[in-house]
Amino acid sequence: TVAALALSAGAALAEGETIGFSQIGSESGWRAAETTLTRSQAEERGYQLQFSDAQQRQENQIAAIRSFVAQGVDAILLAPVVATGWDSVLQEAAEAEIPVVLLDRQVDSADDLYLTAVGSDLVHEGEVAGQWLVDEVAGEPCRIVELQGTTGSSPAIDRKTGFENAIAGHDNLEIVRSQTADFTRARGKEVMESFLQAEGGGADICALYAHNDDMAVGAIQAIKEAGLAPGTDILVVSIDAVPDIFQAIAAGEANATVELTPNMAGPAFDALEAYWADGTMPEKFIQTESKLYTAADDPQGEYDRRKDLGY
Ligand code: GYE
Repeated sequence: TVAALALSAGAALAEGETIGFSQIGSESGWRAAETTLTRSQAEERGYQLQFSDAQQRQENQIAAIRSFVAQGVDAILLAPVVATGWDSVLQEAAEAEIPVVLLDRQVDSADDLYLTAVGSDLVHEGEVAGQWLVDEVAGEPCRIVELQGTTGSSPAIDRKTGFENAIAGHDNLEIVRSQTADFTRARGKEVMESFLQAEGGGADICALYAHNDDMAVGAIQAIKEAGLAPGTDILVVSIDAVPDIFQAIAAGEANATVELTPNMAGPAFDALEAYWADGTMPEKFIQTESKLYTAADDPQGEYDRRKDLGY
């Protein structure tokens, strides 16, 4: 059978475990860094990594997982583009007794359909961003525009909720416009342009909240082209802590970011190794940290440090 052929081919290629990785795509700098670090973690541990880029499409991810199951890989890493629609394919992996570890985004499926999930508390990230803005404006009125991540993805849903939690009860803060820009720089710029236009040029916009740094970087460009100063005329707060946002913070064009580590594979592989060794079941959620950075936190140094890490 095709499965048996693929299996023997895989066995001949590598001595170590074979891992299938269904990655979302390359929408952001953070995503690219996660891919790089997953590859290097796999190499360090002597795994054979089968990488599949889904180009943002869930159907491509489902096809990749089915092919990993057919090949009989030892484990599957899945960064799920959206939260719903995973039950059947996760069931198929479970029936084949292939452990699945979710990376960075969550699914709505029952948690016995995967081994564990590595990620941040996405609601908390939004709360940290919102609390920064609450403190920064110190009671002054503030009209906010929001750039959302990919519609239906857990970070877009949860980062919106978290931010709204933080500003709730502070009547001086109000989200006046909110739209998806798909976590990309190009869409971030376009949607920010439309916000500025709809807001009569943008003089009354006090702050931008973007669900990731890439959208913020695109929006910063739009704000500059509209003749306003990002970072002062319009405050900018976002999430990820990628090198480019530290450059913007160092230049005074962005104000704050919440860090998301791109090294999700390290904890994922640790959990898999314990599981393979003696069946140790990990916690269902392995949580990474969410730290706030501003201009006070040596943005140039943070930029350099990330470049050294391989971002
Ligand atoms: O913040 C963003 C990305 O899934 C939490 O996906 C992740 C997000 C990350 O492309 O930049």
